[in-house]
Amino acid sequence: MNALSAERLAYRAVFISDAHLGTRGAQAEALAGFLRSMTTEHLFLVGDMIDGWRLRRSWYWDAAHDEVLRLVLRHARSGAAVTYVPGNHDEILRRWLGLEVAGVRLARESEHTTADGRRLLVMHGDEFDSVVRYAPFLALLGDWAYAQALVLNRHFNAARRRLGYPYWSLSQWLKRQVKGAVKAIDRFEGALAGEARRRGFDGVVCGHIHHAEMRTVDGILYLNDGDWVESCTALVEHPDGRLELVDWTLASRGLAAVLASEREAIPGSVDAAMASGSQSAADAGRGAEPGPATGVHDLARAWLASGGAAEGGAPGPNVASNA
Ligand SMILES: [Mn+2]
Repeated sequence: MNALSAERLAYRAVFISDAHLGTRGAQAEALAGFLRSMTTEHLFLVGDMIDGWRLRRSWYWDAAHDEVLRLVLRHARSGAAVTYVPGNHDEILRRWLGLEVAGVRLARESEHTTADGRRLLVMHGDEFDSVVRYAPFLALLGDWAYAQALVLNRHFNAARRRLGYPYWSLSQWLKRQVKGAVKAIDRFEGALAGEARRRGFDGVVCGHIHHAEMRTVDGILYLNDGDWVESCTALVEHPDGRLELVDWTLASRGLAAVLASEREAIPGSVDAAMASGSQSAADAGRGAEPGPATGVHDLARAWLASGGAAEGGAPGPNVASNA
């Protein structure tokens, strides 16, 4: 395996969301590294890429944030169909739905058909906040209440914004639910999968709750591409239609381990290579067996299989953040 290969991993589709650019929490350098490491035919930005709510108070922007935008535009110029589905933190962009700027198409929601013919609904997921939050009551009140909750959700956040309150964050709320978090995440997944089913899709791709996941919910494929704040995760489709969750933190560490073993004589060279943008971390995983889509990057699998734990404790192959 040649970790230094200049060749990039070629995906058919890449889904990323919740980068929250404009805040200090954004893992912009990592995201730039990932964007640099691959080519793709379809690039979906599934919401909350830019954190517009924070624009009024604290706004943080550095060269890495610029770099992410530059790389997205470069993908567009290179022929990738780039679709930006705004979320709740960048909903200011929802004013320009249908517009195409520099090859990036803005859409309220989108869809994608995989190489093996699965139709996926692509939406951010904030549409279901109130349903998730008030699910126990809604269950008592029935379908009518469910529909009302969806409407209320829009007005609730619009009102908060007018009053100058920050967006009510489902992902933050989930973290505070010590006992109820798993149940609430379950409700979110159920709500999204239910929407996909009602509309005749085979699956749904979303973000919003900062919790990467790939599973089947009542026969519907639920795919959450995670985030670039708490974890560094993306959903990718390989040319044959195989879907996979990429954990970039794990993949980057894998690259570091590979580089360290190949260049053990030159201390510091690994850091230098990483700083220069880990040209193609994912390529190192090319030789890995294309197993089932377990949600762990090929490279990470190969690395873990090789018993490599260069630094700290070996991270478990657990993509989902403990939101
Ligand atoms: Mn969101």
